[in-house]
Amino acid sequence: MNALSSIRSVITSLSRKGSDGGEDDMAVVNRYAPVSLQDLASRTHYSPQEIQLIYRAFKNDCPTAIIYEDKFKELYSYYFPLGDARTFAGYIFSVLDHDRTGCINFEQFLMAMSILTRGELTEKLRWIFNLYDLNADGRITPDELKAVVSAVHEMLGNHTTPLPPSEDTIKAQVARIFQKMDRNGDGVITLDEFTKSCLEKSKSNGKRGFMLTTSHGGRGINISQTVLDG
Ligand SMILES: [Ca+2]
Ligand SMILES: [Ca+2]
Repeated sequence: MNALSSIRSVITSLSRKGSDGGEDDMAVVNRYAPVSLQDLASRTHYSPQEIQLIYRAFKNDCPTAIIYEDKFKELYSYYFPLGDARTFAGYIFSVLDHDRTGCINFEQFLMAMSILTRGELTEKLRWIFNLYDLNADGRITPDELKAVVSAVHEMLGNHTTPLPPSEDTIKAQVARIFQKMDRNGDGVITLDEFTKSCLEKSKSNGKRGFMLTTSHGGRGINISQTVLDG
């Protein structure tokens, strides 16, 4: 599996299970969620009926209706048995847990799923930007980018062929990305620069999404495309 398509896989895998229950889901949602189905539907790309189904599956995996970081990392590691996915999973978790409570509730889970599966292109790009902006200050620094790229390689593991890139190779990759995306050359990538570069590239090569590609022996890890495709 491609490194980044895993984000969506892990998230949606939770929603595919246990959709055959006969319970009154509206009652279940109302009992556990702080907001109404209508409210959630108005803020996502899902209908109230779809939200009921997703909630039923979510509850099946997470009876308490919240996911803690350890559980999330465990789910993620399942997809990458050859590497160590914990660091990368931690970065993803931080985007989901945007209010930094240490756990993800159903609403946060649903919002991310909605963006990643049905969101507008700019919505998806903002989500990806947040993934790289580790300290959430609105700017991606070379160190942040390097940390995320390294975590992706760590997740893929040392059993890949060819072997994971060296520290120097990763640094060179980061420098190349900054050359393309840091449009005003101030040493950081803003959301505006990020979005513009992605959309521009997307137009020029006819593909939806591009960016932050790190080539690894011909096997590219195309950060946004894997999220944007499909
Ligand atoms: Ca930052
Ligand atoms: Ca800049």
